[in-house]
Amino acid sequence: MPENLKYGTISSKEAMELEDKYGAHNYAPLPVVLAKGEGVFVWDPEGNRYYDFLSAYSAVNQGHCHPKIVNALMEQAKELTLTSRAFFNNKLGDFEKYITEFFGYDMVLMMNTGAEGVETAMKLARKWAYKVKGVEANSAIIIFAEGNFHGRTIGIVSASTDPDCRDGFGPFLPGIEKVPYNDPAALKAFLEKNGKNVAAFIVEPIQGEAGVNVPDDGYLKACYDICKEHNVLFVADEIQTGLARTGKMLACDYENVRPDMLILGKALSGGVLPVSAVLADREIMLTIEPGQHGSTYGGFPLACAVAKAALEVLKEENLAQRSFELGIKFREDLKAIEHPMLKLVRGKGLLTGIVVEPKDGIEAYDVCLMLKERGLLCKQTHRHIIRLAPPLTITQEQLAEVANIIKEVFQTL
Ligand code: IF1
Repeated sequence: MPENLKYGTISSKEAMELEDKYGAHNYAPLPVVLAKGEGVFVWDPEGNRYYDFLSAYSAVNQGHCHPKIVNALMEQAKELTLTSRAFFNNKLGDFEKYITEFFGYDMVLMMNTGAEGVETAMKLARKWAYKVKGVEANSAIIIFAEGNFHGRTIGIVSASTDPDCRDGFGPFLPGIEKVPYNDPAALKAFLEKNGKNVAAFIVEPIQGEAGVNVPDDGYLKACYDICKEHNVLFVADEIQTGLARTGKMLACDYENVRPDMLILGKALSGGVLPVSAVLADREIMLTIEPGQHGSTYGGFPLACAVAKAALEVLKEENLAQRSFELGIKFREDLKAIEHPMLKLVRGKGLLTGIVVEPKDGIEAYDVCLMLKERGLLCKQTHRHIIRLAPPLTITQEQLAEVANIIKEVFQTL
């Protein structure tokens, strides 16, 4: 074992070479290897410490290896991990009661990844359209917003407008339409023309991949009202924005909108297991009958135990309020940085995007590399936006330290 290693038996260099040689090249990671995580920090095998300002794309809102969540995992793992849904298990019903009461819905359908959650909502929307709304067979339309990111399945990338997500993966799913984001009038115009065949409008309250794209105040409410006028389901993908990330338990809470279907994932397990969920009332949920949808792991006992602990942590540690307050202060600090390449700071709660004006060949990716050298991990989106999303357990002092690191890096540019 190389003697300079603090964690594990494989050096950063070896780990990168192994992934490059044996793993598909579907990612181009920042050149940093992580071997340990605790709270807001992660460490590489050599023992260098970093602030994690990606939080696994907001899956680790509760902080890395949260003791309560890890303990729930370990205790349940000793009892029962997976049963399939061919049988009942003693964890699922209890968790279903907990999560539906937590968010105020009649029922929940548990899946694993976020993409499966979105696919589930699409299937429910179609079933509802045929069985309840009365749309003619095979004619249901689902509307998405341009610039969206909802996952990687063929169904979902059919709704994408991003060439990287789509190109080379056709033919695409029919029955999908796109309207511009942050443009309720466009949704209204579409529904006035074709509303009778529309099952649902699926939208992110803030577009993450598009660059922490915060819509105008009132956008969600306006879309919700337009959907109601046309008997169309308003579906919120809160996989990234939900669970306290944006300063409320749900980003839709800012506008007092209660989506007809709510999709959750990522931080629903605090980064411990893939757990996703679709919440809805009986009229929608019961359109899917036994045998018509599911997944081997969906709602498995281990996931239920972990997700319950993960939701409890959000409440017990008051993470939505923390995220709300700390986010305001953090963005003030960032906005105070004066530099011609720092164009704009935007976000809500502890989801922040910095818009960078590329100069002399220096782009957002290069800034992320420089931040990494100073112990701060974050990820660019597109060529000009840096996304900052720390665990919500971070302290104000730590945020101030990070704002200072960012300031110093800009000063060297
Ligand atoms: C990747 C982005 C974040 C999501 C929303 C569904 C899913 C995601 C709103 C699917 C997933 C991830 C996946 C990740 C990149 C990433 C991402 F940059 F692409 F937009 F978080 F910001 N709905 N988002 O954000 O969930 O199936 O992955 O569990 O590498 O693809 P999943």
